[in-house]
Amino acid sequence: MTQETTASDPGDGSTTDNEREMLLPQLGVDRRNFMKAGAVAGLMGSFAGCTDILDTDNGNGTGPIDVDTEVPPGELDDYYAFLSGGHSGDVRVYGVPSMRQIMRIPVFNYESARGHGHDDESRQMLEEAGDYTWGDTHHPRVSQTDNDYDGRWLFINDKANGRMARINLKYFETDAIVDIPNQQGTHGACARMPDTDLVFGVGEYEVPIPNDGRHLDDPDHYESVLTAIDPESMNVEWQVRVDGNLDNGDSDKEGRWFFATCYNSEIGLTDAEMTAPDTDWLMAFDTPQIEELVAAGEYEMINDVPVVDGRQDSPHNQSDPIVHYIDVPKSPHGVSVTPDNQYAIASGKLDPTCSIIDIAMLDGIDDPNDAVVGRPEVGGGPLHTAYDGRGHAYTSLFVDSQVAKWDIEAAVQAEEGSTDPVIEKIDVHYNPGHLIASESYTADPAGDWLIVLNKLSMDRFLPVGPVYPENDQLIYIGDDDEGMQLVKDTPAYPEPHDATIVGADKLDPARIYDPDDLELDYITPEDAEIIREDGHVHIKMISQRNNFSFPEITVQEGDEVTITTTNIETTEDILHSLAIPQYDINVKLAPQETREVTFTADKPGVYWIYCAYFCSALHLEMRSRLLVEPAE
Ligand code: RUQ
Ligand code: CUA
Repeated sequence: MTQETTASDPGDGSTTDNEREMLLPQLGVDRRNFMKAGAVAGLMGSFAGCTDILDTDNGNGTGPIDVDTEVPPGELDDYYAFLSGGHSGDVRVYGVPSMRQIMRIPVFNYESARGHGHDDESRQMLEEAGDYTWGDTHHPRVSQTDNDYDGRWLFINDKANGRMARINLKYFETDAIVDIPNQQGTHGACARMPDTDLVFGVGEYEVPIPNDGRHLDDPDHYESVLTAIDPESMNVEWQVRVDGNLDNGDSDKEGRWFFATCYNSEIGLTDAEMTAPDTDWLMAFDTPQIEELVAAGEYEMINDVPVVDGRQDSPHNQSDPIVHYIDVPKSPHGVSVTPDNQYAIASGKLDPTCSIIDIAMLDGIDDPNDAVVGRPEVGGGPLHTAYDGRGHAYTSLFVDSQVAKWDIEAAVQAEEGSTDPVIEKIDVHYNPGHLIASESYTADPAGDWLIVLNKLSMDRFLPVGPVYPENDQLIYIGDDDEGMQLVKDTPAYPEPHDATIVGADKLDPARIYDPDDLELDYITPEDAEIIREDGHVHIKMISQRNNFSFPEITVQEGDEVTITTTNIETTEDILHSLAIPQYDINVKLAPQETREVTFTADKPGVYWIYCAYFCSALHLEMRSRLLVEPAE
């Protein structure tokens, strides 16, 4: 069935056309400019109050669902989904299809239940990476080998402070954070494929480079950079400076091209200026050529990073350019590469089309605009596109509150602006940002589930005051005859931006720590001791059900105290913690884990060191006294 590109009401009276119109300012445009920009066809329908165009009878989540999403008690999900936590600064782990939240992984945030930022090592990591208390995670990407998930790492950006973090998927914990020089607002994040030999941080906010007070009010000197990071060392290897800004990014599957959208080619300073031109760019970075320039010393060293000139008038962009600037309407947002590596598809955001770039054509091309081989009209406010591996693209439509399913090859064959390639649309609730299909970033997507990350939830959950959850909706896409079927609403704490769905069999997390993987030496019961020298007290101890090594520890006011603790349990799921009231300390200790915490004993008195994980029937009795003797 082919649908007309019209917006539709959810059918439950929840989003009126008026409300939808009110959402336009969120896109940074007024309605008039938006329509002038060529979105008329896509949007008129919504303003005209058109009714439900859906063929699927459960478009508003109330009709019959014949998809089995039940994961009964005691059974496990088929997939992990990793969702960014947005300005909560963490990453959440869901099971799919149950959409149960299984775990959270603190990254840029301080988090007490996992002790993140509370023991010396993780605190030092956060301090050395800029010493901020928060981050803004957007794009979680799992490392791949041969274009398939290898279960080693997950990389996640910090849009707020220009950082990239690595999560070790053996332990589901953050093990490295790099504070990226010359880049403000690391937005897009993606690894080079097929083997994750580089991780790219995409710089959104244009600033003078270096940003040290020069050129304060001279936007002609504002620039953005693409950053390449070594995934093993987490060193920043090189950067490319470009004209305009950079937004989202994706890699091809053969280690050549990296694609990034630009929505502010004009370096506008206000929303009106940023949205003025009818086109901005999709940039295609020729990464092996850039590496050759770095190896040949063709760069400027800025803040200890080799920066290659990728601006349009750079000598490296005259023939065989290192950066192709491809015109795309209008303020484009998402870009993603199809699983077969044939196309990069960029979403128009303020234009109702997606632009399809034929990747093979870029090699040696004179005018990169010739590589645009299709531009279907998919609907209002297209943001991101995911794939099922059967030749279909699924594009989130922010303004229309829908997902459009369309045929990629039909779009290449069709006239520019044709709505014919659109197969089907489904209402989502409401205003979707990212959407992600199972294993969509690999060469072989599973093609069964689609998670749509809706920015607004409005009437979908019990009200909880003026701060609303987001709504992560699960859609079944495994049956092309039945069409897309909405099967689940999931409230999400503010506010996930993107996700990666990985087959459960691709990961092999540890059940307990391997002491050899940790920095600190394992402490046995026999090793327990208290070492005192010159105002420093080092306590080495163990924790086990139901005590710490010492029933009491006496120190002097003003002593610097270091406590190193090993949880010597070998039984999975038996955690302890080392919590010290009024000293702001809570170090979590999973089985076989050793952690250390250092503090100054500056408050005389009695403090009950206790265990905050409920570990046994005698959990409450698992405590020791810290006696801080007053200085005279
Ligand atoms: S962005 S809602 Cu941070 Cu990936 Cu598009
Ligand atoms: Cu150990 Cu509670």
